[in-house]
Amino acid sequence: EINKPATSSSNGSGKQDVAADIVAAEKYTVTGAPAGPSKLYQGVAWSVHNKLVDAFEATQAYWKEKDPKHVYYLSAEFLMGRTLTNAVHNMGLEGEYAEALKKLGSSLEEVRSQELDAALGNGGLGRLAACFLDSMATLDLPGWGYGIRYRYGMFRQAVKDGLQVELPDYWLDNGNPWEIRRPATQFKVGFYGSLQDGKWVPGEEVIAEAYDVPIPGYKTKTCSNLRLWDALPTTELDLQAFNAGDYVKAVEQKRKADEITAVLYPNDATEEGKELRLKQQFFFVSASLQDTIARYLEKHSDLSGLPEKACFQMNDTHPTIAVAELMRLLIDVHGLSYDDAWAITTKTVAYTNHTVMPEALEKWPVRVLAKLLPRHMQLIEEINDRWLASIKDHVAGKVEKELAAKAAAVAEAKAAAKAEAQAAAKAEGKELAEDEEEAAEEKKEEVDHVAEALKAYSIIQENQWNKGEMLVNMAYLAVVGSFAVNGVAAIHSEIIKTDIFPQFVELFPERFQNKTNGVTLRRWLAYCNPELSALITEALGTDAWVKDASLLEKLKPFAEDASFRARWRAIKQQKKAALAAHIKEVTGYEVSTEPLFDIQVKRIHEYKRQFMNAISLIYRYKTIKEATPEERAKMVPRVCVFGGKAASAYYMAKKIVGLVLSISETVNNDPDVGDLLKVVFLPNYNVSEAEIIIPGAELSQHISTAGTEASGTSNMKFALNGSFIIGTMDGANIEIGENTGFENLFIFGVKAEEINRLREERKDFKDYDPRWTAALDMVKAGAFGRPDYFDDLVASVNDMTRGNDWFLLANDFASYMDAQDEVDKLYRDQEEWTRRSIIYTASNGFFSSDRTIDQYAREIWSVQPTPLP
Ligand code: 26Q
Repeated sequence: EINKPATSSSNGSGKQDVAADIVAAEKYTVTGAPAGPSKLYQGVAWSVHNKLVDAFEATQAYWKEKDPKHVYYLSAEFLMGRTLTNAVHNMGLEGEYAEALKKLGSSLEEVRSQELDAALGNGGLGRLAACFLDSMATLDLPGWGYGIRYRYGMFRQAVKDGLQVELPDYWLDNGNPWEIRRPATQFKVGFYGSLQDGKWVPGEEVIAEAYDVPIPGYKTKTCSNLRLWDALPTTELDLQAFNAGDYVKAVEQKRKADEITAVLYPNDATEEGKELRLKQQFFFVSASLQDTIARYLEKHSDLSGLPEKACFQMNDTHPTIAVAELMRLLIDVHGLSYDDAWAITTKTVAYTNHTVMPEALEKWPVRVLAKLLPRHMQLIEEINDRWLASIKDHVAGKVEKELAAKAAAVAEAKAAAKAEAQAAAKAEGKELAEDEEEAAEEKKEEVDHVAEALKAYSIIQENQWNKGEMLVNMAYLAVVGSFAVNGVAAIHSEIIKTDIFPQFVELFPERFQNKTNGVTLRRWLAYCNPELSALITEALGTDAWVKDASLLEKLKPFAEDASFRARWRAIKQQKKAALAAHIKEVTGYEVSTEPLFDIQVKRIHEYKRQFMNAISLIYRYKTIKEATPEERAKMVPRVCVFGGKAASAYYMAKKIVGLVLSISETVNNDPDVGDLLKVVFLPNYNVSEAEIIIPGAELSQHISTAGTEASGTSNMKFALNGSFIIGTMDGANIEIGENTGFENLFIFGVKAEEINRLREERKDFKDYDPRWTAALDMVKAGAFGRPDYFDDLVASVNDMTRGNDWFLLANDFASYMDAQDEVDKLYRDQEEWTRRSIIYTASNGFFSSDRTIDQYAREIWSVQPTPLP
């Protein structure tokens, strides 16, 4: 532990003097930092660090001794956000630190804002992993997260000339007080090379070095671990090359190692078939598996018991190379037979799917895999061959049944096969005997149809867009290699069964499960909204709801109490005011706190339909402009907030950001509009922004085309903070509706089952809502400037020869607008609005990630709570 400052001074009474501790720790901060909040933050952070390390060491030593089964959460992303507030509160130190900071003339609120977000993730998937770690520690479940210590996290988004620009996120600039470097924990990871006598001889090697991030549970001694890997060169300098004067070659190894952990791919949908991405995936997976096996072997002599001690949960397909790497380690390094290795692998690995969008499903070219990981490609081929052989009878039986139903087609195929066999025989100068003819017919029929049918099950498939190129379907490899496969919301878990993996469901239905996502109530209610939390605690007479979210249910009767509602409303106003101040600070726009605060924050995607929201606001603007004073007086004013990053190469998403910014500029500067409408784009949406935005929301938008959003998790955070939801029957919206009562949500749009039919029909879609046409016409006419710039965007939903409105915005627009009218209507009745806002918080304890993790632990991992005595 080279970066642990020794602090911990005592004030003589046996009680620690936290203020002295902070001041002592300040000395260890990055040199040259001037006195002030930033330096004070460093002091506080290092002081808390030491307390974390104590808890961490106690927990890990205890788990090592008890040797319970562990879960290892393998994830390319952990979107942690800030740590200070979370750590202080989870460990119950807020009183001590508040007092100490007061002595030092500051406060926790002041120093906390100095911390940079750890943004090692794109969005939902990465933040889910972070919430899961918090819940695993809180539930005392032995388990670690494993990932990559990217030096650059998710890019910082800025606005320049009305468009998004991307800036690097160098989050380690001031050091990182939340990690512990472990120079003694290193593993070699190889790449490239060749197979010599069946043995892999890598052509390039790097060292993976561990950094541990302690994860304190809430109100428990348990402190778990997130282990992130950094890459080092095997030799810092190639001395031979250096001495020969080739300086470039001498530092080549260092450069190659640096590259692996340099940057998070800032893309959360379209597949990036880049070799470096695969290198990152293999790098962290290999190091993590080697690490767990090494620790297992400290206690056990025989790897056959691994499934009783370890479970690897793969967060999407990103770590799926784990299936092949575990096989390689067991066979090549530890000498097991293929069959024994496969039995162990398929009892330890489990897979969570997070997307049904075809363009996001990872498929690696065999060529790329064979070059970077030749032994793994060979193993994947063997896995596939054995897999296909094992199901051949099943598939043949199925084919037989189908063929019987298609007798006519079979007869035709037979005739063709016979002709072919005859021709072949003729070419060889002989004639077929009758029985040979028949055999040829039978064989041809069976082989052709069965082989054709088997392709649907094959892990290795031909690229349908580029014939001749073979691809490894990582999701199929994950399904074949795992003992459990789960979706992340009820509807999503059904869709993956019917649309993505039906052929596998037919073979092993019991492998497929649902684990509806959740969020940690610590960060997403207790700490980001202390005012509301205090009121909840007062009403329930206990803060036990922070750990047992089902207790929120008991808030329901308070919804009927007018004085309670008044206090609830006052807190919402307070959080709206804080958000308004933030809007002023970062955008310069001044917004009133009286209007309805309407918010859509999430990654920018066509399927999430921010564009539909924007078009509705154009129509709202038009209505305001054309209204009489009497009509204006009846309107419900709104502040409409957008936030979210567009992947830098995502053409349409960039234009959507541009359109929102243009609307914002036009509307907010139009004196006719006043407080009736403000449109705000908040740049650089991230975890810390979300902690300000979500508590201030009254309405939040979750309006994806039905069947496209696997779950969504911000919907849960908004609901728990008493925000209404306007949304489609998609992802977790459905379960939020079931829990809250659908009468309390603003649901609109077509259902998932109708999407395929509508996509067929949309070519003839003529039934445009006049509001839709009017708003789009304004964009085309340049009402928001730059009409040419928005051409392709408008065409994507309006021109049936181009974008074809794949996400059915035009289809859903009328019902969306009607739902928005319902929102305005209800908002006029503030008593009823507040009553239902309370119902939202009271109804959604189900979406605590504690519940989700408890289900994973029982139904997939078989991991038991193991608290320190
Ligand atoms: C894949 C290949 C190459 C480069 C990048 C990627 C990549 C990276 C990130 C693909 C996907 C992601 C992230 C996906 C994601 O965040 N999915 C979301 O997961 C949430 C948690 O389950 C769900 O709530 C959301 O519905 C889902 O969109």
